Amino acid sequence: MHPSAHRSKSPAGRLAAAWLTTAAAAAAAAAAAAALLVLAGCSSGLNRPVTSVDAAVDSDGVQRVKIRLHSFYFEPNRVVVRVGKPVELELHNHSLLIPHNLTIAHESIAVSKGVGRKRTHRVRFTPSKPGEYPFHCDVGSHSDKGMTGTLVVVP
Ligand SMILES: [Cu+2]
Repeated sequence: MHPSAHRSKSPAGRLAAAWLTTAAAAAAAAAAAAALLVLAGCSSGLNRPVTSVDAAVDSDGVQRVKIRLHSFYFEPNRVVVRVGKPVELELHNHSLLIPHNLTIAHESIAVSKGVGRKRTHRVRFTPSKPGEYPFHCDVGSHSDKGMTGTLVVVP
């Protein structure tokens, strides 16, 4: 190649080259941000399908259910239990970075249990009235992002 080939670039060509570099950097930054989101386990919980579980009654009479807390949804997000028997929810927060919580705010069931990153906590209560009780995560705006569910108490 002739040495002058390097010097023959027009100002427009140099501009285009500079723009391409900027665009490449922006694309790389976007990819890094996306990778971080995936690492953090952040995905919208909106419009997720309903995943329902029927609690089994253990030999000691306790209805145990495992609920996984993700950013930003519960899995399962619908839990069916019998009235009048103790319920034990095992809450496991799968997020590496984000603390979560499960809250039921109702006159007959009042639960609010925070779960730190990668932690597991249990909470117990006995439902006294059949009905549908919404639950949500009360951290930040997580419930707006879809971190909600329903506890269904059947006779
Ligand atoms: Cu949360």
